[in-house]
Amino acid sequence: MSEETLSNLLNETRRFPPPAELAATANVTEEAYRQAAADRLGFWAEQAARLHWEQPWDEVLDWSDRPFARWFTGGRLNVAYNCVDRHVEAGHGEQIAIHFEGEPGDSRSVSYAELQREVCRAANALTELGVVAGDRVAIYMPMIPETVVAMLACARIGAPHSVVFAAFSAAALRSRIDDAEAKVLITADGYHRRGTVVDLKPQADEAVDGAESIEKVLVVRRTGQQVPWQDGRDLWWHELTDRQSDQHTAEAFDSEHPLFILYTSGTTGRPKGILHTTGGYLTQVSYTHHAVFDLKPDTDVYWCTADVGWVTGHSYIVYGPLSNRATQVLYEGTPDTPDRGRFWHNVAKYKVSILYTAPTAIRTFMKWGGDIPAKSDLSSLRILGSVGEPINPEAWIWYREHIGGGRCPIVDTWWQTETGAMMIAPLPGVAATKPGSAMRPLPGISAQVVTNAGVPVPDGGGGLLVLDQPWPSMLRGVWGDPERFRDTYWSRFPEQGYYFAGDGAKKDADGDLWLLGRVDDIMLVSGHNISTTEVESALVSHPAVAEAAVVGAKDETTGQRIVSFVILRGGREEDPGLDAELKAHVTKEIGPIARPRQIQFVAELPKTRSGKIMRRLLKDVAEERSLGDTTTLTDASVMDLIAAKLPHAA
Ligand code: 6R9
Repeated sequence: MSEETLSNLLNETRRFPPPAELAATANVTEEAYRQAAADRLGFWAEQAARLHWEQPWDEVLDWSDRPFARWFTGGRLNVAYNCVDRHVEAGHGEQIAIHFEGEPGDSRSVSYAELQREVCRAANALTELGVVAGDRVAIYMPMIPETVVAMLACARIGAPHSVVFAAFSAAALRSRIDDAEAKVLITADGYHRRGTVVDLKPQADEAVDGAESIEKVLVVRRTGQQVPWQDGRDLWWHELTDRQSDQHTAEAFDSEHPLFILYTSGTTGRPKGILHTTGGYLTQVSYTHHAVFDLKPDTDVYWCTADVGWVTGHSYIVYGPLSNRATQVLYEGTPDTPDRGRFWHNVAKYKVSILYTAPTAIRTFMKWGGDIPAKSDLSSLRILGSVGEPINPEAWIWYREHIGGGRCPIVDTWWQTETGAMMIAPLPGVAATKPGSAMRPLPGISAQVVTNAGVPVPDGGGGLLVLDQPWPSMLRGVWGDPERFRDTYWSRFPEQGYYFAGDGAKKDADGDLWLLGRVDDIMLVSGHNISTTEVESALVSHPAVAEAAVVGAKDETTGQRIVSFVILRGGREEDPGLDAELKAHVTKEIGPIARPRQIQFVAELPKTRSGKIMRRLLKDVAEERSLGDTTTLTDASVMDLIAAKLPHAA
């Protein structure tokens, strides 16, 4: 970014106060902010006490070896016990933990008592295979209950897991297995996706072929398809677990015992293994899930649509919800199978009350049109969440109206794999929300927006988002690479000791935060910093547009010129006047400086497998370069279609 900070471009003035009933019964109120401001560590100690500790901690935070934090030092606890056993012991064994909905329509509900028995069997099975505390276990699995069981079984015996998204290639799995030196791989025969059976075992085989650390491969039977088999190495999950005892005594581990490694791709170099540990992580995922979703475990039905292979799945499918005794939906498939109403059929079938999804999904639903959700009974919903990218104000409004029936608060939650849990988000019973704003840091969390020199900007200003105080679920390092940890996150502001998140943000006149996307994506046009997010949001606020991606392409006169890629809403045709109309619309919404030089109408945008727009590739197209690394792209053919549309491309 240039020295000039981001100008305050958006003029969003709509406000949505919390429903009175929710405000009156909310799990967490304004008081939490006051309490945390007065005594931050005391506040976190109180949240940690929501969990069961086998041995209490000595010190809440040891920050003496910064940036390596230690939270709840000397404390001991077992994560699986906290997520499962204690609920059964408290008399809630019959409560459903997971309503599994398979894509073909098969379903299965697992109670907390059943989950406990399955986790115990799996923990005994892993122990029989020689897995001991500290050994790493790789998990390459679809969205089925056994994946949750496998993760909890690892946690129960203190074996850190490394979950690798099932749609990643054999090569991606292999590099993650090698980096963590995983001893066991847990996988499945295959899974159902978009109406077909997808194989998983052949990719798993290719990945482990010659991988020195792997001793055994455990295979869950999901589809029943034929799979290649290597005797001596491969074992059926059901054969091994069925003959185990369903009793297992959970051992408590040190608060700083590694819980899991999760790889983030990053733009350069090999993937980074983000390390999370036990006590602080569970404290913050549990507290934030309780506070931000206002979960009432006896009555709510919660559904997070993320894949368990991403951090959102780890923190808000497995550890947060289960530690709070949630009843949740776990869905295997895609939103358009067998038809585009599948999410809404699921909501109606299970009477989902809290839904957590991503802007990319919301914009897709907008593109498909509001008449699809209108066919389902969505009256059970009471809170809607968003995560993964900035949510454009118009997508926010669409979500509120078409999914939330105009009555459900939206919680836009900003956080990262590295932060482990939510950091900036409104509390649904407290905040008067603003479409497109994640509002303010949660109680006990501190964030600042600063200039390049690290000076906090005043209200109304914009700059770089930093975290200026340690938090319980912060990453404890990059697996095997302490230097990379310091360089990547702590070297931008060494004097101030800030954690630099890599995102741009602005503060409005009330001090509320608006996330502007990755700093690398911010454009510099004629000396002005313009965020791609704001131009995209202006485009999406036009009634013809469902989704937009904006990049800054090199330009001799202005430094960068704004190039935009636009997907139209269902039913809208690309007509000759629309190009000029959209340019004029952006000028009206933001100003002439933000007016796109070029607009391309496209059918799809390049996205990562977790649903984030890959602007880097669009920039390659706009600057007529050959494409950079496309391995994390969901569908590489999207780029050919886009390149073919640009006038200068061959
Ligand atoms: C949880 C997750 C982290 C990056 C983050 C930011 C973007 C996530 C956001 C958001 C604006 C939100 N991001 N949530 N931007 N508003 N509510 O997505 O983790 O995959 O590590 O990505 O995602 O750019 O830095 P991860």
